[in-house]
Amino acid sequence: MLLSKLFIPLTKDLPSDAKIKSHQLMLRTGMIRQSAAGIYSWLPLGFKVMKKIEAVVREEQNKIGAQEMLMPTIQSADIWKESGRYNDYGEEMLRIKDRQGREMLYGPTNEELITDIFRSSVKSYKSLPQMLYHIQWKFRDEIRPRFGIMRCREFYMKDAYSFDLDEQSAKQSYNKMFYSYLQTFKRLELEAIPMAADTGPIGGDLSHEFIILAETGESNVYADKNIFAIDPSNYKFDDQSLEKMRKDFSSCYAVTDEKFKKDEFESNVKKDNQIMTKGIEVGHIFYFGDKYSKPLNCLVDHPDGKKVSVKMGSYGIGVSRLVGAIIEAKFNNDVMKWPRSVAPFDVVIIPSFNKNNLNNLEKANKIYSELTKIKLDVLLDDVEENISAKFKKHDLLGIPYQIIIGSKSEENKFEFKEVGKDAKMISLEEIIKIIKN
Ligand code: 5CA
Repeated sequence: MLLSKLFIPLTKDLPSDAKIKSHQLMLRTGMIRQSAAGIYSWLPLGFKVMKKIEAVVREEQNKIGAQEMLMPTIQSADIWKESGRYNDYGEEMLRIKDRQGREMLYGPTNEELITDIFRSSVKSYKSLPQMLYHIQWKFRDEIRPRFGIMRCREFYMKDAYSFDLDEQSAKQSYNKMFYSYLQTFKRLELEAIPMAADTGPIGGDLSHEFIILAETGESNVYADKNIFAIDPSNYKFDDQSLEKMRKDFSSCYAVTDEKFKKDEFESNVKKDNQIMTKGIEVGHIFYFGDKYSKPLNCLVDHPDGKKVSVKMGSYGIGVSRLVGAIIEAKFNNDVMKWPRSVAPFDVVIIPSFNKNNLNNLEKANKIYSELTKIKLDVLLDDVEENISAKFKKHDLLGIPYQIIIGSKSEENKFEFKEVGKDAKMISLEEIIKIIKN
């Protein structure tokens, strides 16, 4: 892609409510545009990053056997009345009437709808366990939408739902998701800590939030720093090992505000190990047994002949919030570096040129066609502009690798830089090897 052709409305003027770096960077690089309070359009650069995050989330869900489907954004109020949440959800739910006067709503989450689908299709324990997920827009009429897409009203979420015959098997599903979340965040180069959490309007008695540490986070975090020493790669993907993994994490003190008790923290965690900071919730998982299956009458035949309510859990990842969370974690000293797994381009070529001397642009064009031939996703900065302005712009765009074609370039060697590291003069073959590695 040529930068001159990319729809990327860079802006310098920021609105006064853009207080945190992710919101500022996303506006400055034209990733998003606000269309109403807490509602955003995703422009090509932002959309591309979000879609790449979505792909990582999807792959990790598929790996643990969850199956993708798609439920609508608009739901009927009837099923929410059956579960009792229609009133409980309060003002946060956007209620709509269709032309026949039927009560509808824009889904803030999907426990009721998935339970409704399940009860009409599954009748026997033989079809269990099941894990289903979708990646879909949600709407919550937050009182105070803020921080751009971090706490907004319309957001993109991966929500998964598990169905099991009994509590023991349901907790095994919970542990698989727990593991999958750690793998997902690792691929996004984020250090996410699972923390014991309150269940809020979703309900249930077992819940973890996955929090990444960031000073601009909305949650206060209190943790034992030993939790960072637990390495998920030391556990195998079997029920026993995953149970041990969850228990090892849970035995380390790590909570957010709602669960925090000062005396408990001080008596459980040695002074030197106490971490008190802020964090961003990027995922939240729940086990709630028959909270929805019972009122919605979602029953299956048990092997011993009885009918029992299925035991359920739900598992969310804030896909759109993750775009902002990654920026909060990776944008430092005015320089952004996207993790390779989600970077908007693999590499950018930055030639220094002007209309009287197009040599470097020609060289850049040749490299561009070599790299696109081998299916790399390349951005070529073909805009005539002085080189320091170009560097400033690329500091914000955050493409992890740069090939700089300027006075230093030799016949077969180019200045190559991984953002955050020193530049080196190397051949195109070596550059390709590094990028493809
Ligand atoms: N039904 C459950 C699990 S599927 C659920 O809805 N959980 S949740 O309320 O915790 O949301 C899941 C994730 O969505 C959160 O961890 C957060 O990352 C993201 N999220 C929630 N509210 C917002 C919001 N207003 N703006 C952006 N992302 C949000």
